[in-house]
Amino acid sequence: MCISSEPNDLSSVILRDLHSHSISPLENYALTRGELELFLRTLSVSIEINALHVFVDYALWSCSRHRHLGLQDSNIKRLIYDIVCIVKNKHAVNEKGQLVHWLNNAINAIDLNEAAEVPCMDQQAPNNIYAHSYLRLLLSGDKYNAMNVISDAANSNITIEAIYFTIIQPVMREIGRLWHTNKITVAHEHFCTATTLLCMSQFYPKIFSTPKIGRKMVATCVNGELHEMGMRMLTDVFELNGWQTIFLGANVPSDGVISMANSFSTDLLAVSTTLVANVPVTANLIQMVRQDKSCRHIKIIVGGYPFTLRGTLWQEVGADGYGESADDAIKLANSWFAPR
Ligand code: B12
Repeated sequence: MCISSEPNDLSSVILRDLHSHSISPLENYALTRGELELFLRTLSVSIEINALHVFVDYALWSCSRHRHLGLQDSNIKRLIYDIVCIVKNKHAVNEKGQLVHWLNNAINAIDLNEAAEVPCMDQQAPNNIYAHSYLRLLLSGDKYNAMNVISDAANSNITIEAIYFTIIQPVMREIGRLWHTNKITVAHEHFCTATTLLCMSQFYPKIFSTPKIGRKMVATCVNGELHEMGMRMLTDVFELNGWQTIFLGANVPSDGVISMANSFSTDLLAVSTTLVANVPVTANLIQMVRQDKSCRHIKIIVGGYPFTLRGTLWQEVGADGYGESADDAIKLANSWFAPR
C-alpha cells in the first residue's frame, strides 16, 4: 500500500498557513471552510498518488461550480496561487516534489477549459422514456407519480438491474449535474434522493427471496462518505445473485466495519468511495482489515468515482479488486468464490 494512513498532512499544513497569512477563505476564494478543506484534501491525495489529472479534474469541477454560481474562476486561481506561495516558502511542503509546477499546470487547465455541459441522460439509451418521465416528476415534486413510473417499469418486465442502471442511475447523475450547474437546490436533490431510495425499497420482497449460494458480503461506504446509493444498488444486485448481504450505508467508522465483518463471518467486503478526499480513509480501512487476524481471509473490492478516474488506485489502496459497475463486481466476486 502506498497511500498514507495518516492522511491529509499537506492539506492541514496549507490550511494552517492560509490562516496564519490571515487569508480568509470566505472573502478571498468565495469558498466555505468545508469546500476549502475538501479542495485541499483532494490536492493532498492527488499528490500522494502522483496523479495530476485527479487534482485538475477537481479544480475544473470547482471552477465550473463557481461559474454557475455567478462567481469568477479567479477565486479558485487565487487559491492555487496562494498555495504556490506557501509551498515556495515552506521546506516541508516543498519536499513533495514538483508541486509548484503541478499547480501551474492546474491553472493552465482552468484557463483552457471551456466548461462543457454534457447532460448525463442519453436520448438513445434503453428505457430513456421512463428515465425522462421519472426525472420530470421528481423535479416537479410529484412523489406519487414518480413512484408509479418505477412500478410501471417493473410491471413491464424491466428487470430490477435495468431499472437501477438505465433509469435511476442516469437520473441521479443528471440531478447531480443540475445541482452543480445551479439549476436546482440541495433541497431538490435531497427530495430526489429520498424518493428514489423509497422507490428502491419496493423491490426488497423480491430481492431478498432469491435462493442463496452460501456466500456473504458486507457492503459499506467509508467514514466521511455520504454517497450511499451506488453501494446500495450494488448490494441489491449481489442479493439478486444469491449472496447474503449486510449493507452498512453511509459514513461508517472503520472499527464498526471490522466488527460487522467478523460477526457476520463475511467472505467479501465491498467498499464505496465517491470523493477523492476520502481515498486515505479507504486505504486506512483496508489496512485495518488486513491487520485484524480474524479478517485476513476476507477479499476486499472497492469502487466509486476515484477508482474510475485512476485505474490503478484499487491496488494503491491495497484492495483485491475493483469494479466500475455492479456487473463487473459480481463477475469478479463469483470468480473468487464458488457457491457452497
Ligand atoms: C445524491 C448525492 C448526494 C447526497 C447523497 C445522499 C445519499 N443518501 O446517498 C448528499 C446530499 C449527501 C451529497 C453530498 C455531497 N455531494 Co453529492 N451527489 C449526489 C448525486 C446527485 C447522486 C449520487 C448517486 O446516488 N449516484 C447514482 C449511483 C448509482 O452512482 P454511483 O454513486 O456512481 O455508484 C455506481 C458506481 O460508482 C459504482 N460503485 C460505487 N460504489 C462502489 C463500490 C464498489 C465495491 C463497486 C464495485 C462499485 C461501486 O457502482 C455504482 C452503481 O453503478 C451525485 C451525482 C453523481 N454524478 O453521482 C452527487 C455528487 C457525487 N456529489 C458531489 C458533491 C460535491 C457533494 C458534496 C461535497 C456537496 C457539498 N458541498 O456538500 C457533498 C459531500 C458529502 C460527503 N461527505 O460525502 C459531486 C462530486 C464532485 C466531485 N468531482 O467529487 C457530485 C458528482 C455532484 C456533481 N455533479 O457535482 N451528495
